[in-house]
Amino acid sequence: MNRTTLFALLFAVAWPAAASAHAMLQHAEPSAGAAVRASPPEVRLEFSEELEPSFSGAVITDDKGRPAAAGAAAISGTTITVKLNGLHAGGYRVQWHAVSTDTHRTEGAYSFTVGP
Ligand SMILES: [Cu+2]
Repeated sequence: MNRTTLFALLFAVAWPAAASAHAMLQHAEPSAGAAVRASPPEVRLEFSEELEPSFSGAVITDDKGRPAAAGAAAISGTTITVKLNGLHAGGYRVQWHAVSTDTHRTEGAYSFTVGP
């Protein structure tokens, strides 16, 4: 077994255990890549773990990088909710960061589109 194979094997064994305690994004509304017809009232992100509210959040921006949220993200339990201003047609980006109660940080981003 060469070194690369060994590393890949160790990674495959170690990763699920390590990842299970982190807050992973499990469900998003609107979802990644979604094309919605009308402005959604909010973006809702559900995670696999309880979140630390002070260290978790999400930012929504339009295709020019301008903020699209109506206020700060609200964090409750495993969910981040961001109320939206009425969104115009166009592309939007959701950037989230989450710290689970085991203090591990995860982050990610995705886009969705609001149709005309
Ligand atoms: Cu963790």
